[in-house]
Amino acid sequence: MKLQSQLLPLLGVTFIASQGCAEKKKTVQPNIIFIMSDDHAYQAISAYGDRLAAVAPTPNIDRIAKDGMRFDRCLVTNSISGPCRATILTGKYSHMNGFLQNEATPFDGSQQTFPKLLQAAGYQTALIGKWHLDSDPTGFNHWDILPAQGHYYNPDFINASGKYQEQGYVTDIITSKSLAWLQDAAKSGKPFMLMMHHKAPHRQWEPASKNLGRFKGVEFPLPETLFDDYANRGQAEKQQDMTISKTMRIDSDLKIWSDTAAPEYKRAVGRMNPEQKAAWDAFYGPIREDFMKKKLSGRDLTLWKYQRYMNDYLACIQSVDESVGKVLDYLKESGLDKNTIVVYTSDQGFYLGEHGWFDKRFMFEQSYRTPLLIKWPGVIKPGSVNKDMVSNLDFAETFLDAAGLPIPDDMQGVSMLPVLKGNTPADWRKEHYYAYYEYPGWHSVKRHYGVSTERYKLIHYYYDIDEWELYDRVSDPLEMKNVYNDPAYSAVREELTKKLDALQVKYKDSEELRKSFLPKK
Ligand code: SGN
Ligand code: CA
Repeated sequence: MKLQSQLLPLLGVTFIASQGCAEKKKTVQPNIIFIMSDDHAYQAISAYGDRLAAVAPTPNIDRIAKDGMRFDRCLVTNSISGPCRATILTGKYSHMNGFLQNEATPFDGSQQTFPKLLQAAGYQTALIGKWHLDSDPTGFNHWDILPAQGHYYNPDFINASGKYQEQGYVTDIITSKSLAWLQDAAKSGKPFMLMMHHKAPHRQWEPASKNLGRFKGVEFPLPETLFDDYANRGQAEKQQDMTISKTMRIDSDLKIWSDTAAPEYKRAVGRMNPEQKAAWDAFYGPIREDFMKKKLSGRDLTLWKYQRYMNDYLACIQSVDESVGKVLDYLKESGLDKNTIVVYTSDQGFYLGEHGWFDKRFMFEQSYRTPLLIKWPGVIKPGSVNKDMVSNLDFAETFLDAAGLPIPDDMQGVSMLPVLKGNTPADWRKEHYYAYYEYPGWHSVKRHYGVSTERYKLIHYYYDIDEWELYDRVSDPLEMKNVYNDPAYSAVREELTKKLDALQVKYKDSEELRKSFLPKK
């Protein structure tokens, strides 16, 4: 093993090993560590150089970009937790893997997934952290998951033996569980694949005690579209329920409660031990006092909410960044780094005030795009940046390919292996298909599907409305103007409609299928 990992960077993934007298060609299968957080916007990873990079750096996550590749357009198939997780496992769109929306029908764990295929090929597999697919995980030698969304403080976990409670902060616990499993897996001499899934920075953005005051006094730069009024767009944008101004709650989201008898205060501190609660009260108490005195309203209140939101959201990310640092340090110290692929991503992107929003679901860039950073010594050129349209649909295929295993015909994505090697094939996808179903539901984002090219985006909102939108990201990078009915775009519109039809045929989606998924009235 040791020899293999030393030779690997020089020889790539294939080398000749002599075993006894017989010389045979053997592929060194890389280990895979797939780190996925929840709702981590690319705007909040400093390697992406967005507006928050200078004030809230993520030095450890950035190490993956520095040693590997940063993907600038990784698009999700359906911007919501469970469906993204199901797509990643199966390499299939929601309408094919059956998991269309959160908390509706449990994931069918009897179907083909990439962890199962790796496991069958001799990999040791594990999943630790958020799962959110409502059925027990399958295809893992070891799993230890948060029930549903999980808790930040002293969280419950479920493993094959049942449910139990851990003490501490969720991100730290997931990290130590993962490191413990990695150490065991490394001893076995078999390749391993770990899915390490953080809960953070999911709503309600509860930072670890030590990070509570991390950004005190920092003035976070505003997104240009914080006060978007949704002019020039349709009913879907106007009727959503995910604005910082109206939807974001002062109490549960921003930790300002009327008094300590308030149910939202009890919910927040209910699981904490006295020390954790004392740190919490000491931090939020004075913020509450100050807020009460200010008596803010209108624009000023929205600005205040945005700053508070960023304080807590980014403080949660600090723990995630620390976690990534610990994993990278362990890999380096153990020498495992040489033959280990490390991926950092999020289940989907997130709005940090763009369009006045938080949450996700829409096909606009901030939630349609998810961060993706991958390092693989000897294969990926350090510090590279990729702008191709890749997708979470491709992850399963990529991991199988990296392990030298065949990719099943019914998987719908494409292996990114050549892309990782810096040789994007000429026929790499030029358009990407998207479909979102969770409506009626949280945040009232209407059902829609669409196609995106490098420049344009065509979206159809259906079910209770029938509206089409077209965006030109070159003339309108902030996606503020629907040009679907602009005669200057009629040729583009026609071309994109054809592309959309073709993608629906390619991926076996249809109006009939979508109708079958509608809620029964
Ligand atoms: C919870 C959140 C929503 C969020 C969904 C889905 N509400 O319901 O704001 O959109 O999860 O998130 S909360 O008040 O309970 O925090 S997902 O990332 O799991 O898809
Ligand atoms: Ca999520």
